[in-house]
Amino acid sequence: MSDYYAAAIIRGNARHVALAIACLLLETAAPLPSHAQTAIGAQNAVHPGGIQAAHILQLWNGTLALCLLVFVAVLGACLIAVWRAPRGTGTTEPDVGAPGAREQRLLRAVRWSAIFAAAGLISLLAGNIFTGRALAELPAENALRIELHGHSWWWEARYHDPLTAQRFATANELHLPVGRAAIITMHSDDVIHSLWVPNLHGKLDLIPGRTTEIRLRADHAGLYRGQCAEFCGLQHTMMALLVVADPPTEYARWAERQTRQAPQPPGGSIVQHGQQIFLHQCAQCHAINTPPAGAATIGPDLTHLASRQTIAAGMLPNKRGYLAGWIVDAPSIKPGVQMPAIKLAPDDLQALLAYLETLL
Ligand code: HEC
Ligand SMILES: [Cu+2]
Repeated sequence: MSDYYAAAIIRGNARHVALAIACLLLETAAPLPSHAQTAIGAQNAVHPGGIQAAHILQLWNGTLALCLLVFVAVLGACLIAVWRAPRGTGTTEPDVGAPGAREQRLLRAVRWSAIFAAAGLISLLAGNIFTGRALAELPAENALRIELHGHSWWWEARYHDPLTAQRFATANELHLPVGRAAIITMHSDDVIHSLWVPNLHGKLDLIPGRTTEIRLRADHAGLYRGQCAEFCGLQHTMMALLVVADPPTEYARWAERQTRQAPQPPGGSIVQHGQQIFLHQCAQCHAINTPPAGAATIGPDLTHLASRQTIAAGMLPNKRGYLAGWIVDAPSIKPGVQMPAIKLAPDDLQALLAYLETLL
């Protein structure tokens, strides 16, 4: 499964894109193969997992139906015109007579078509406005608040729950309680990124120097894949965000765990040696919420790294082997990344991995 996982993300992208386009075109609403769904989460705009995406799907369905009607009508009219056009030879005299009853009929048909086209465009505009209103009207009392920062090329999330006063930071994986709205305020610290979780909402940009806000609600538990949708540099395609929609009790358990301090390793243990390696090699970029590690924000917060399903913004499964490869040579896995290759003696690497695995 894990091999499929890595392969699906790295090589399977084009296939999933093709599948999504085929689904949109055919309106078959065919789900991704089930193994793909469990591996990386669904990424499918015609399978809404929440009310906002459902509104957008409605608009899409209306637009598709109208465009299909126009397409068939135009093509039909062209075929009829070709079929019924008067035939002539090189010696046929040009028809220069006054328009007869037939031409009058055709003129009326053209006028009606123009009116129909204008009415169609106006109804699309109206559909757009109503959808925009419906999206803005999501009830948001007691909403969960999440501050999302886009970085090249990963997502930093800061949770603030007004109901429980919980605050914590995580990266590249959002958990949302099913049935409760989330207000996500978004910032970018470098270039323009764009958040797009097709099963939950449309796209919204993260713009340097500005704050944007998106409101969404997951109504069905599931694993939804989000993707940066604005070209933001070399690893733009490797900037995924996993959204886990949990039933409320499960979410509460997850959130409570995220607020905990990372455990202090027992003195003299290999794990403590790993912590020392972390403090020397990694702490200048990565935060862990137990002293003496600091709150660096150049890289993702690693306080609960072991609880996440993927590393490097959805690129690799969070397994010991992949983690080791990442630490030793991140730039060859994700060229351009702002994490250097780190030379470690084998024993030090094993100790570091053992320490990272305690960060649940
Ligand atoms: C110069 C800063 C820097 C140093 C030093 C550094 N990292 Fe990173 N690290 C980053 C950045 C930036 C990312 C995000 C890369 C991305 O996904 O595009 C990252 C990502 C990671 C991730 C993936 C996290 C996730 O949730 O996706 C892990 C794990 C990680 N680093 C571990 C380490 C370890 C262990 C060390 C020390 C041996 C280390 N890093 C040293 C900058 C650094
Ligand atoms: Cu991006």
